[in-house]
Amino acid sequence: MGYKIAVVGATGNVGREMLNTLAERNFPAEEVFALASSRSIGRTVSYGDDDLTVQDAARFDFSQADIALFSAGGSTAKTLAPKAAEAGCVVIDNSSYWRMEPGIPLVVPEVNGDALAGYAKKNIIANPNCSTIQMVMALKPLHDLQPIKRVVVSTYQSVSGAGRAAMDELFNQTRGIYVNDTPVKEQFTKQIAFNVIPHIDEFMDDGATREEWKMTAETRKILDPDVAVHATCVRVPVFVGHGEAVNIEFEMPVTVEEARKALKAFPGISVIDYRQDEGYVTPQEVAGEDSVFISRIRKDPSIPNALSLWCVSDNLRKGAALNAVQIAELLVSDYLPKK
Ligand code: A2P
Ligand code: 11C
Repeated sequence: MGYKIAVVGATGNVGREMLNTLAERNFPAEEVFALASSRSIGRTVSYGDDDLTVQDAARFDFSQADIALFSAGGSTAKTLAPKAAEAGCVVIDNSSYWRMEPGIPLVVPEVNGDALAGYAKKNIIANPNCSTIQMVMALKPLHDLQPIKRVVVSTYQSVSGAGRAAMDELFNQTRGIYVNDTPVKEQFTKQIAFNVIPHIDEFMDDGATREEWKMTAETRKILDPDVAVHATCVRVPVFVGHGEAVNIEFEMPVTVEEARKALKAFPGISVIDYRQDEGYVTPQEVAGEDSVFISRIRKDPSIPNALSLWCVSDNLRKGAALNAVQIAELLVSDYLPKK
């Protein structure tokens, strides 16, 4: 016995990681359905030691599944998630489409697992943006220690956040540069190989990008509506793993020692912070890891009551697939009928 799970977007970066994560964590699945667009019908994807044959998500009968993990973009979430939810399947959606909708829980289990309680109103739960997840993981134990007033964050985001085709573009441009090929730019607006691009998602009226807006709006929904967040989001030529330089201003003073102790005690965080060569974590080291890694904790002497830190995580794992599977685990342990 167990639950029937559909993975929508099973051929994509996050969908494949969702299948890996379900298998690795021995999720109590009786059956797993791999779904994608009609382009992928008949392809196979791995689930543990098994191969699953991909079916067309648009034609799937979602009443067959108890839970659907979606990572197939906003337009698929818009059309298919309500259909699945109405068929009685609980949707956990990784796109941005439902995140800010009132009545839809936006959940990082370690941070606001209680928010899941409202899921049954719409049967849809939203998984936050990868750059938001790792940041709120770092902020939560500090906010519990002493209220945070304001956060200023600069991100260094890997290309896997933009999907499979974006990873191919970095690979092809990097290889091409050595043989004088003209870089093909389809996924990014500027060359990504040997470059950094301060532009993720579309521009908004105030000059921020949508990725930057998401970090503000989602953090407020998950952590505290009174926390101010100012973000600059930058794409870097890294395949997997987002880095974030985070500056945190508190209401009252917090020492480095207090912050380190609170971060160390928080589930899902690993503090690796030695003030010496190699005493910090880089994106290259975190691919396939589940934790959010914190390094470089230090006082910001330029304003009262502020600390800075460096935060790194695998954007496809805790930033997406793992967080979605953890939501499913909480759903199964606390809310759904036992199977
Ligand atoms: P497909 O491979 O059939 O296009 P990534 O973000 O890594 O590019 O992956 C996107 C995922 O979303 C893929 O699995 C892709 O399937 C899936 N997808 C894209 N459009 C649709 C759609 N209309 N219906 C279902 N799945 C979709
Ligand atoms: C990126 N953070 O790195 C994005 C990917 O809202 O779910 C995820 C976008 C989102 O490009």
